[in-house]
Amino acid sequence: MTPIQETIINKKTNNSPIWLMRQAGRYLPEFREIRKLNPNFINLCLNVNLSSEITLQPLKRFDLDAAIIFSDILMIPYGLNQKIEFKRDFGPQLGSLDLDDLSNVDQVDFIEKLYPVYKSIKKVSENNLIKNKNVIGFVGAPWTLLVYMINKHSPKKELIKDFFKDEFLINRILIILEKFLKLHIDQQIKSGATVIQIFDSWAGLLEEKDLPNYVYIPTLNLVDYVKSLNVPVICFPRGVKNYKNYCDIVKPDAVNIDYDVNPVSICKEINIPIQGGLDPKILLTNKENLKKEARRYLDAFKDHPYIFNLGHGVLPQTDPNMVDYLVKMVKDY
Ligand code: 1CP
Repeated sequence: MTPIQETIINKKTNNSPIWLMRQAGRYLPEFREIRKLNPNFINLCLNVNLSSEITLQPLKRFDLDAAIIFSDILMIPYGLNQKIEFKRDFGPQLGSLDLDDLSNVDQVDFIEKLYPVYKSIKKVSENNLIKNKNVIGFVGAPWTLLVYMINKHSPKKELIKDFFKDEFLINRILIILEKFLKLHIDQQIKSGATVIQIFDSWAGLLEEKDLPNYVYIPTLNLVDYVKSLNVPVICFPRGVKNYKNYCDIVKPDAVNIDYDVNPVSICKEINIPIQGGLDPKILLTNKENLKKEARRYLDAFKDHPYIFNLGHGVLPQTDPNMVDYLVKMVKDY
């Protein structure tokens, strides 16, 4: 068993495996070099040689316990034929959405469009660097994908004014997404992913009353599906106010917390394995502060199954030396 499986399945404490969200990418000079020559982000994700190389870049530098495949949650709208472009200094820009077109997407065509992602997972999982480590496959939760598909760009500032107007549309899309997300999960596992993480980055946009329909039920269906394939599933419902409720209802094998969650109190509230929490901005300060803040999490979870990670992705301006320091410090704890 790998250290991450020991933590999630055997509920082992005190072994602190570590990987970092967005560990593959923006802050690494060797990634930037490749990115500069490949301005089309979707094409880069679909380039098997390059995406597998980028996936392994952080493992060549640091003693991390997992590789997360270089891809994006927004490869799903791409696979469903909604136009998408990643614009510089703006982020994703999606095209118009037609429910009839969406309802008619063929499953075989979808898998064919995303086939390079699966080939890349296979390639990574066969690499020597992965020995006794996990390959993490992932999907966006239906709600978070729906947000991008209807809003057409990041909701960082706000959702468009009449986002919730067409409830029929929302419910139809959630059902379609569930079907294709199951396919995408299944293909990733068949290709060698040994853990699945479900990112619900915009769960925090919803009021409590909308969580059951838009977050709990669609995610629970995916969690049950991953469990039926005998692979551990980690959920990250970023920004939800009540992580305990979420865990009681959705029942993931492990949960990633965001940096607003107090590690000492969550440890008492939730009894499933916990991952993450450290504010990625701490990596922009200094080693002394990083050590102090990382220890706060390690101390709090001393007797709780815990996978070290962040409360959101590594920031682009992070110094790789700080990541190196963090990984060594967690391993030596
Ligand atoms: O160089 C570039 O411009 C590309 C930047 C980039 C990268 C490196 C994007 C665009 N996506 C990724 C890779 C990525 N995204 C990975 C795999 C690599 C890794 O984790 O190391 C993963 C797991 C994601 C997940 C992802 N993409 C999420 C969920 C996690 C989170 O950050 O909340 C979301 C919301 C996205 C959408 C996305 N992809 C990229 C951008 C700029 C955005 C929009 C973010 C936003 O709305 O603010």
